[in-house]
Amino acid sequence: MATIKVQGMTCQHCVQAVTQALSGIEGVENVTVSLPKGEASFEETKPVDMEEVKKAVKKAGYKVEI
Ligand SMILES: [Cu+2]
Repeated sequence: MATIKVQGMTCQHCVQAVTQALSGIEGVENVTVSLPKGEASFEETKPVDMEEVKKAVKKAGYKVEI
């Protein structure tokens, strides 16, 4: 289980956007996003490149802080 800090989420829409962005990455499964904590957790079915994760979250409009 990997956990990342995501900056910029303010509502459920943001949670959805981040969840979808992360779910679209190969090897990422079971994404859980916590709005109050500003965190996202996911399982890796294979090694996931953190740069990929950062890029996907950035594309969705948020920022990852690891
Ligand atoms: Cu929002």
